[in-house]
Amino acid sequence: MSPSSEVADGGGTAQEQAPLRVVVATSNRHKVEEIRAELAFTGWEFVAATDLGEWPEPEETGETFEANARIKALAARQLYGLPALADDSGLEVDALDGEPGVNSRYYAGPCATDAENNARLLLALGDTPRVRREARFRSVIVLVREDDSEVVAEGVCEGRIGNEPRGEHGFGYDPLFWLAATPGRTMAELSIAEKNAISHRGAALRALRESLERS
Ligand code: ITT
Repeated sequence: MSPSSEVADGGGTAQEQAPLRVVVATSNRHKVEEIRAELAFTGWEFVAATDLGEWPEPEETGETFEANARIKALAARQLYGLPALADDSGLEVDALDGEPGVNSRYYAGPCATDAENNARLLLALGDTPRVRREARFRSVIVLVREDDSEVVAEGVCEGRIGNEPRGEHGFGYDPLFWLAATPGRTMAELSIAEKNAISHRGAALRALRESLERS
């Protein structure tokens, strides 16, 4: 099934021509926007789980990004009966032995805000010199299709943790993340299109695209 085969049949009924609905198993609006932008080529309609009704966020008990992405995708697939896509992602800081990793969202506590997580990260790094502040974002995406088959894709984005937040866009650790690919800018200084072009999630979504085009 190619990405657009569900919508490419001419001459069918209106129902047959409706785009395939895919639920995005997230409560993070920024992720939905990034996913819609990068996967527009599919012609699919990406609906946030939170827009379909109650989205009781499943507990992310996995020890890896892939395990957690699968937990979220399968929960949404079961709840809504639609194909489901989930991203699990986070920041790995070399000087902190890969932390916060899968705990990125709750680094500063179970109700932590992005600002609190960023503050904890700066505290943890203290006066660690610039050359030892290397880090990467990692994203793993799991798509569970209509026939319950899975497509898994991964992407990384290399950079360095700064000493203070800079930039207004994005979310999470973006304002602290100085990009290796575009020196002198943080991830929070990029538009969605610019971010997708170099980000971990953009890379994972492009890998997903390649898998879909092969299948
Ligand atoms: P869902 O689980 O509902 O998808 P979430 O934000 O909780 O949304 P994760 O469990 O995957 O997502 O946690 C990812 C955390 O990692 C997120 O809260 C940020 O702190 C960080 N993170 C992931 N991608 C990021 C990005 O593109 N920019 C900045 N921080 C990011």
